[in-house]
Amino acid sequence: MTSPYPRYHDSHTRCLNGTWAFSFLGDVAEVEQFNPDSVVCNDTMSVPGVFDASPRYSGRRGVSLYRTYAEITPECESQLRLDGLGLWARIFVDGKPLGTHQLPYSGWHVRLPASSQSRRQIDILIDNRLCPQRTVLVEPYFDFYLYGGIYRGVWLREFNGPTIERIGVRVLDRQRGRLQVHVETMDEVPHDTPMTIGFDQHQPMLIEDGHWQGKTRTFEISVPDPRQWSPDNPQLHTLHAHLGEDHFTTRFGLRDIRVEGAQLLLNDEPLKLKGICRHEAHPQFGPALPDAQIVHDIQLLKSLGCNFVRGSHYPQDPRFLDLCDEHGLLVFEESIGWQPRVKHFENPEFVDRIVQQTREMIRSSFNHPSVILWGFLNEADTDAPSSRPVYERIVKAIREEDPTRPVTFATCKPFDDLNLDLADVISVNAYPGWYADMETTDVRPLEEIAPKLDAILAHLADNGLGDRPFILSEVGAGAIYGWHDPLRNHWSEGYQADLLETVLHKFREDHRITGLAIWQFCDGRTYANSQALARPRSFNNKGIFDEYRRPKLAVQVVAKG
Ligand code: ADA
Repeated sequence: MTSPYPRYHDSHTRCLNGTWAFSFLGDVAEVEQFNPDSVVCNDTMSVPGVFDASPRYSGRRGVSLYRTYAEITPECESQLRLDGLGLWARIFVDGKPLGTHQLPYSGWHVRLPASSQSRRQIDILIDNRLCPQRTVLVEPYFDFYLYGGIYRGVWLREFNGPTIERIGVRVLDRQRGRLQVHVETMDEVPHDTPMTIGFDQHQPMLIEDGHWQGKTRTFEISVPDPRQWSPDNPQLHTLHAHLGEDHFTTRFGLRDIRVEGAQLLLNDEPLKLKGICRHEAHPQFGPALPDAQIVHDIQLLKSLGCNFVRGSHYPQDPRFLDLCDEHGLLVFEESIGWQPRVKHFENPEFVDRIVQQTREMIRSSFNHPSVILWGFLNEADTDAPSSRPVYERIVKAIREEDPTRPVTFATCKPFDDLNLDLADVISVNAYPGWYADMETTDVRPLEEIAPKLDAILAHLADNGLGDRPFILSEVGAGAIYGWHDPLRNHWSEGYQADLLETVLHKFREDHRITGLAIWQFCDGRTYANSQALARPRSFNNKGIFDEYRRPKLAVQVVAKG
């Protein structure tokens, strides 16, 4: 599996992906108190991988244990880096609990204490049961399947003296290649530790600016031979930092993104974003997609003529973002959420966790030039006054972490939303022609699409929001793969294609619409209770590809439009 950026080049970092020992423990009571040391693992599981997409455990909910052994230099501290997992996890090293993870899809960095032993036992307890206290960010009603397992790569990094934890690269002047670089280390660094920074193939420079302040150092520097990054010419730069023995590489692109009136400008040029919403999903792998599948998805996105992806509805796999950087796809990244309600806004635990996940997402994705928008809490009850302080708090946190990118959130309540003034870009999810006017007798209510979108845009303008960029962040129709109905009615590939053709026409012609993110890239598994009566097969069938990426008729329409 490819190692995403940042990359560590010292010989003390290794990938722990592979086959781990595994045991499905089922319904463990008081999982916080459970010590897995005595568990005998009688099975194996792939890492990355989700156990509940595997044939033996498909659909099972409960506690499971993933176990591996790692050789670590005796008396050496180390760090385990997991790029994403869910739904709830606890880590034990040599039987000792070291931390708990409650942010599905987020990365997790856990520090392992030194030991005199070289062979260390790593146990990760994963719980995929939905529990209001422990899995506060997710709910059983979500319209995407909530899997249990280790979704993304696992890396082990031994410390050998001063060690870099993170480098944030902020572009100050894209034409001159002027940067502000912010270095964070694991521990305080002795003042006399030399640090060099090199770009691409150029000679490293000794850094004399900025001083270590505890574990951080911030300074300005210029990239030699600066090259601009854009979707048409996605040129990237690498930054190599050497701190003592530590060698850390990150990658970035020289580009600006800003809002001016109703336009979204990339490198001073107005953007028209043609895109699609994508879940990290596959029936056999759940969200733990193999490299090959991610590469195939990028190829398919490019073949649609898209320049934009909405990473719905959670922080994205860093491998996907690396590829978006390389292929010039612009990304709307958002922290997790699916129709949060008043009970969530009133729950301080929920609010703290979503703020934490949003901050961590920004810190992790900061250097990706492809990411141009930060979002959060898809389709919340934003007509409720209790949403306001929560939205204010999240937006403030986003601006503190990153003052350079516009903030947005996808609302499905454009007529009643109390928080739209907080957004730099207005993103609206709307399904005219699908969740159509219930009074309509029209069997193919395509005629309502343009007027409904006009009504939304007019309402925004009347409420002083017409001078902000507008993204139609979801729109679509369900189609069952292979259902070619001569009547081209609901659920047929033909109806989906016709609906999207109508939407694409409106998008092309209406200068007020800056961006479009069709719902959705491919079909994906969803809930399986009686609500699934609106979700044939227990899949959300609004993909323009099916879950195996087989194209429906709409693919040609989208590629053309
Ligand atoms: C919502 C939601 C999506 C999906 C979609 C649908 O807009 O944001 O995740 O559930 O509806 O298919 O109805």
